[in-house]
Amino acid sequence: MNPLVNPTAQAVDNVLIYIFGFSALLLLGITVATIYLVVKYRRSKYPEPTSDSHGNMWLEAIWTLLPTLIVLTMFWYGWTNYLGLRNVPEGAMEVKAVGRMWSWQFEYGNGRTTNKLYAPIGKPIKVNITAKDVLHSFYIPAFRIKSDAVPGMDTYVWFQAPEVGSYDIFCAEFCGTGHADMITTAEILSTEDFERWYTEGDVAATGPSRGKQLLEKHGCLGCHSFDGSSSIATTFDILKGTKRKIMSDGVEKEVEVDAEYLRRSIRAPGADLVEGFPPIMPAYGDEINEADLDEIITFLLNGEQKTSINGNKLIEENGCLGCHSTDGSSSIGPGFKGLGGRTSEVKREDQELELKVDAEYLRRAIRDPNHEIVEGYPAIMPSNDHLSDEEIDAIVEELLKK
Ligand code: HEC
Ligand code: HEC
Ligand SMILES: [Cu+2]
Repeated sequence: MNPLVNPTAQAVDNVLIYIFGFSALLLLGITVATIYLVVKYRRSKYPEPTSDSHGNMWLEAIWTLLPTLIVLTMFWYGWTNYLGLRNVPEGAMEVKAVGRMWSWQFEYGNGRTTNKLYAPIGKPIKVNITAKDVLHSFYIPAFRIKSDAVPGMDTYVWFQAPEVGSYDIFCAEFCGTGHADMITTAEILSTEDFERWYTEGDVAATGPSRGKQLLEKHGCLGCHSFDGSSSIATTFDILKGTKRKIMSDGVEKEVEVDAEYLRRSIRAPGADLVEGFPPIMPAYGDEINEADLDEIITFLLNGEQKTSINGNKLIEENGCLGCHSTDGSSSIGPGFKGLGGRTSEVKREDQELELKVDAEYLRRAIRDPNHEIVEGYPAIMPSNDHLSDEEIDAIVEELLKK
């Protein structure tokens, strides 16, 4: 199949041009004829009618048959091209699209879910559409495809992207407060890139943690935000350690934000209603399993987890290797190799000590390097005030392994 065509867009454009072309031609012809006759037979020149024809069989037959034929060709042309939009080519890749307030979710054959629609170039893609809550409409202008997304009903569209790139996807059915933000993209990748993405995933070490991914996956961020940018629901960043004013069974209460409260807020949002917000949050049952829910709750309570911090990367990025070696060779500072099992002879305020290298010692050595100076080395190690406790812990963990 020729990868450079955009078949659905061509089908729609051809019919549009055909119908618009005929309409423009007729409009022009009728307007020109009218003006010509008005000027030619104006009253000052012909005060009396010049003819009183009472019918002409041929003329009437032609102006009845010709427009009928034109309209029928329009129908035929539109119908065959419409069939092209409905008949999905064989071998199309299927992706499921779910519309919900107020984001799209895409699900692939291997169970992967994303917020953007990833697809390979030049291959027919069938998008099976449905909705979770209210009417939405799946619309990709570049491919001229649009279909309602209806709860409890399956609809579909198909397309074949002619070029690698990013194509807008909109919701074309007013579905509430966040409707205008229900925007995402179809990311068209080269066949190799798509294959890699599909089989290996693109979750880089620096990407969002799993907790955050789950929030995206389940569409929580369609209503909630992290920075107060959404007025539809609470921003997540203020939740931790606060007290919330809620209505529980018609009674006003103040509750502590803890795992228990968050679990209830997600499983049964109707039970405790946060003041000042409408009761529109859907209840999340089976679609979030217990493990994922725990992950979400931990994330909401603690933010990004330190497991997502890569100690080795920090060691590299912070220039530690400019002064420390990892292969046992000598350098400006003590080598990192075997550090975990060593004892260090250090000087602390004129005292000479022999200290076992453990996590506690390493943390001190990095935080406050000039407090204890390793014997035989100059006191030139810079302090690392910009590193957070979690980052230092990640570095220490790595150093103990070396
Ligand atoms: C359709 C919009 C919508 C979606 C989608 C949504 N929420 Fe909500 N959420 C709300 C609204 C509105 C409230 C406040 C009213 C209430 O308590 O139900 C709320 C309240 C909450 C609360 C309590 C917040 C507080 O201020 O104490 C938590 C926690 C929460 N949502 C988590 C989630 C999680 C996790 C998801 C995804 C699994 C999610 N929400 C999806 C609209 C939404
Ligand atoms: C400008 C050179 C320099 C840089 C950059 C540097 N260090 Fe050091 N470091 C030293 C020197 C010199 C010593 C030994 C003297 C002392 O204890 O201050 C040392 C000591 C240490 C020790 C104690 C080692 C022992 O044998 O007891 C640790 C642990 C350490 N550095 C970790 C780090 C880490 C982690 C980084 C990066 C965040 C770093 N250093 C960056 C020069 C440096
Ligand atoms: Cu919508």
